Amino acid sequence: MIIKKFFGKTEEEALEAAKKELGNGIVTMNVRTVKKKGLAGIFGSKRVEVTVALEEEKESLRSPRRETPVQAAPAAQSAAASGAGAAAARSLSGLTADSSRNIEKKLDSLQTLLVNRLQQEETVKAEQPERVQESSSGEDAAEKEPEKKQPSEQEKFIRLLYNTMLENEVDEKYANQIISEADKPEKPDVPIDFILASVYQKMILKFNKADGITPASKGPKVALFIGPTGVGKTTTIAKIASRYAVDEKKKVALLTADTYRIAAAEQLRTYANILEVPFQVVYTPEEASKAVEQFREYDYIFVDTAGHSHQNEEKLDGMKALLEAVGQHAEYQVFLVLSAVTKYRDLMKISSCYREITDYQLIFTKLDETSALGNILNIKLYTGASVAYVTYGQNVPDDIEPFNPQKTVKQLLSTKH
Ligand SMILES: Nc1nc2c(ncn2[C@@H]2O[C@H](COP(=O)(O)OP(=O)(O)OP(=O)(O)O)[C@@H](O)[C@H]2O)c(=O)[nH]1
Ligand SMILES: [Mg+2]
Repeated sequence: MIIKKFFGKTEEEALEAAKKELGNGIVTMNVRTVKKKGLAGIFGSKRVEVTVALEEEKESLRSPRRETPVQAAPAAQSAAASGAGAAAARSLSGLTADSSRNIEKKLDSLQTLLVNRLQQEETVKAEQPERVQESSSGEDAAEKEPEKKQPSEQEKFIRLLYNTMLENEVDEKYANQIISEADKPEKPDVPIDFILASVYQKMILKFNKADGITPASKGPKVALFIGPTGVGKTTTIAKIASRYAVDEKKKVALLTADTYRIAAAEQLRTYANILEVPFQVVYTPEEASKAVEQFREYDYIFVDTAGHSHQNEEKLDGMKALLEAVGQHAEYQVFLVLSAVTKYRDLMKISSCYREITDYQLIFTKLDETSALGNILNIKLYTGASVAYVTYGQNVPDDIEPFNPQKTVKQLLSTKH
């Protein structure tokens, strides 16, 4: 794995530079805004630093060539032992000095947390072998003792990462997959920050970047929000519509196809009034189609739909008809809104049912109501759909952000204690 920093005036510019040098296979590990050094910094000039990782060919990691940093291990080890510097020692792990410093900084607090926990677990375990010896009878125990192979520090650390994922409710299948795909150290003295960086990178790779709502190539872009009852579809539309109408000054219209409850339409109408954007209730797919036509000069049309049980086939058919009608006049994207609090098993059923009628991107709501975010990864991997937004509270328009894989992966590798 190569980890390297690139700079630019914007994130896109820095990523462009990274792609130029390393190709399209890069994964963004971290993005931050930094002040320029010297006078330029004083005058407020800022630039964006993007840390990217690139997976190297497996063969080159497992059986490194002479000129790779891993091959330089013995020399680096002795250099470190003789106090020649941590940078040389770190080249053991295949990270360059520059990149390792960077990744350490980014994951520092996370690693400290994990290491503390590792030490705590060891203290508890240290008492256990005595108890085992006390209870086991003489010869048998003595015979078995030499067979026991103590796990290395690295193995213990990998175990800890795995257990932390499970604690955060990552499905065992996916946790295993991530651990088995991550580069395992072949030398006992590989620093654990290499293991952490490798698992972290694998997890970010699993969350490929979502596009969110993109402008249409021609005419308005219609964004439809579907999902079970009460997950936060209407509230989420209000949050997103506010971003586009107020912050980006785009022409936005709101439609609701939720005609089952009067209060539901009124809820969105209220938000439309506050945002001073047009609002319409559409009772049939034909009306939806006409409304899209009517707002053809607009940039974005957000469509709210009725929440209902995903097992209600009749309503799912109605949804399909609505999508087809909208698609006649405009480009559209569908967002399946799911609550992060819903049980994994139910999320699987819901996402499968909606998959039968359309492709979608995911929005997870109510992150503020759970500390275990494993379901975001589980459902992302189960559906193959990308995650566009997460919401974390009832405040409109503040409690929403575009999905940030780096932040979520750090949370998935953090303990709740
Ligand atoms: N804690 C929390 N509550 C949220 C969030 N998003 C929405 N809610 C609340 O969840 C409740 C339901 O939100 P709605 O937006 O009406 O949900 P809906 O999916 O449109 O519901 P139906 O139209 O009945 O299917 C409201 O009380 C919202 O304030 C969130 O991110 N966190
Ligand atoms: Mg609603």
